[in-house]
Amino acid sequence: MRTTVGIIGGGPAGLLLARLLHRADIDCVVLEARAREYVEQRQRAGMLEQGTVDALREAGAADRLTAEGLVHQGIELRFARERHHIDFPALTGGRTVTIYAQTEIVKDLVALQLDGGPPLLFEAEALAVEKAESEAPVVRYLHEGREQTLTCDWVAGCDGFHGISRGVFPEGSARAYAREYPYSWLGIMAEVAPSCDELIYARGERGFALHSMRSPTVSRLYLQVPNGTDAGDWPDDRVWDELAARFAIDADWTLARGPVTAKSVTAMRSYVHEPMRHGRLLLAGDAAHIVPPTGAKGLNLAVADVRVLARALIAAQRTGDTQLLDRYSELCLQRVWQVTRFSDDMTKMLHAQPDGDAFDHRMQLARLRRITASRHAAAELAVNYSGLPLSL
Ligand code: RFL
Ligand code: PHB
Repeated sequence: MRTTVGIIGGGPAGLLLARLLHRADIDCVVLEARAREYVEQRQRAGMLEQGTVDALREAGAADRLTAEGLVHQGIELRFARERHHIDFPALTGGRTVTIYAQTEIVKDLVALQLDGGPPLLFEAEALAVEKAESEAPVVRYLHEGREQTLTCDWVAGCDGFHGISRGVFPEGSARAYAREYPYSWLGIMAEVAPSCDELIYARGERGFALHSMRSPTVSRLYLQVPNGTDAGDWPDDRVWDELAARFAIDADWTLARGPVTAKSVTAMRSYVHEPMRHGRLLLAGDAAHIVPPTGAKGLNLAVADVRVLARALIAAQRTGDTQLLDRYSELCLQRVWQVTRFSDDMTKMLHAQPDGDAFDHRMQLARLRRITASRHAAAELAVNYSGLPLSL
């Protein structure tokens, strides 16, 4: 097979890139290792920046998002048994965020792609990228029981953190910057109406808790737990009791409980791979970087990469001008590091440090108080959370 852009990975990054290229009449093929059902059910992100919503609109993939997405005007911070609303539109000149599950974005993009879009092969696992430094890189992949090749002008490595694309960079040509955090998140999905209108980020002496949602009838909640925690040690009642304790405030408020339909533990890490391009292979999304989920940024960052990459590939194909492609890594990494900093700040401010002492605790409270007491500090959070402008 031959194509202009070979895309490895059918997650949000790969699917959105395919959609944007298709709309610009550029050939591409998406290779996705997993089955369609698996990709469409994988529970992950839920909070979309304004820029992510705009990008999905531009891609003509936002009909259901517009109808069903929940627009939020801010978030709530809880600490010291108090609640504080951070008003995004007032602090950012009108920006909002939207709750719409990653699973639904993937379903919408897959449906568009299968309905006359470019080829999308499920259960097609990329094994290697060869000749990345040449003008015709080749992806070797396994599909329907046999090894096949896809020859491309460009290869987009959108295969997530556990993909093969990063491994294509020769020894010494790239550097990884990484941080593991000393805690994980236990996440649950529950069939119960959310007990809030906006997301609650709670910092308590017992640790962090987050109340998010997927729809008016489905809640998504997270608890800070020690690394190595087994979800099996957390029966539903224990999860609800701990959540209720961490969200407790002096005002009248109760956490509604309901049937738990999913429960899992996720480790927290930051990871940045520099540069994001080697020859004609370009990385986008989790293939190049991971942030801890406290800032709700992973999916948004993947979409930001893809917006830059689509524009760069379209410019190169239409006019032969590779200036944007040549600056791809540099342009993306500016944002990546800002988002990594924001996610790291949010994480450290809100989680109980396992070996922290009373001083650390006071510092965290002082940071939170600064945000609720100063319009400048609150605006800094609101601007970063609702999404920095795309630097192009
Ligand atoms: P994905 O989604 O991992 O997709 C990569 C795809 O590549 C496939 N693949 C291969 N295909 C072919 N050949 C190979 N050799 C392959 N190897 C892998 C995989 O099967 C997969 O389909 O990466 P992508 O597209 O870069 O998207 C990134 C996002 O998924 C991720 O950043 C977010 O989910 C992170 N995240 C959140 N981001 C937000 O913006 N807002 C949030 O609220 C948010 N919450 C979260 C999150 C991630 C979480 N977890 C589980 C890590 C909450 C959690 C709990
Ligand atoms: C989610 O809804 O899954 C979610 C929301 C905000 C975060 C992380 C996860 O910071």
